[in-house]
Amino acid sequence: MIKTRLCTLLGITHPIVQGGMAWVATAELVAAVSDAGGLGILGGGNAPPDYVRAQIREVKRWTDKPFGVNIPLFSPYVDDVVQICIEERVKVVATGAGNPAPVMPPLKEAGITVIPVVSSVALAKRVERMGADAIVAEGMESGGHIGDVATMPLIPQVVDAVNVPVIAAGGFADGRGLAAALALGAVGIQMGTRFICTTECIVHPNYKQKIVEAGDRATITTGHSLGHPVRAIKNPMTRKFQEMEREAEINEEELIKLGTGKLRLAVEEGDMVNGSIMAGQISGLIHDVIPTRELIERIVSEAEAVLNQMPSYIIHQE
Ligand code: TUI
Repeated sequence: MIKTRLCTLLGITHPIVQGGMAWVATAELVAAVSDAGGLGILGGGNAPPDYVRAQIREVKRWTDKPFGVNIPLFSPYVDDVVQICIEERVKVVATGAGNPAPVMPPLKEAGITVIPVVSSVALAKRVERMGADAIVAEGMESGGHIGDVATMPLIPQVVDAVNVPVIAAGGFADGRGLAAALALGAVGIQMGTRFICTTECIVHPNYKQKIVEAGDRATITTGHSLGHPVRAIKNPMTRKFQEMEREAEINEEELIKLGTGKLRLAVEEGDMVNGSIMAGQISGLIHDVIPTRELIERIVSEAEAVLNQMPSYIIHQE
């Protein structure tokens, strides 16, 4: 067993959090992760409030363990989803893709544990002052919408800048990664891409297969010209996006049109040509699709083995 401050804060068994991926992290995956002793987080995405409420109730039907809801701050339904989380007595809310200042007061007042996802030291400090209970620091190795600092330099800098527990994200998929995150001063890891390749995750089998087949250089980032870089597996859709971004006159409207709805297309239809297959650089390390419980147990026992090995590297000299 590996116990950290995160386990105490959230009432979970293992210091492993599942990223709240839009369209991907549905009740099935969230319940499986929480039931196995991690923290599952529902991907609110920009789904309508009624759908989010129904998903919360589904998770509660499957497990009585703690779970969270992710609220991306670009969602048009942010305020409604905040209200639903309060009404449904959700224990944990994670925010992403923006500054959580507007949602912090109502969530904190309701006694909800708030864990913003940040990609810089500056925002980590700001959210701590706002009352964040913990912080996910996400490196640019992650899939989806990302910042511009890599995990290895980001984690220790955030750990040094704040007092609240820091969860490391971006590039984690196994026990070696968990051990490394603890060495950097984090209290646990958040994984997204690795949890896509589980039997409980509802994404189209084509999506899982793309990740399993991916190598270390399989992903690319697009959207820099729009100020919203997104990492996804290279395919005809990302190539088209790249070509349009390289043009002298960038047509922002056309780019936005090209990107909109494409994650859902990949997740639901399995369209690997026109869809956006958001995934992290760690895709190259993922070789199988296995049950969530088995995955979590494998990661924890591997991390234990790695940590037990560490003292043997220290040679004590007289
Ligand atoms: O949110 C994510 N990753 C995401 S959201 C998403 S949905 C999407 N769908 C289609 C196109 C684009 C996105 C896919 N992946 N991760 C959490 C995260 N948040 N990473 C970085 C940030 C972040 C960035 C800037 C958090 C705060 C922030 O603040 C800027 C500010 O306002 O100060």
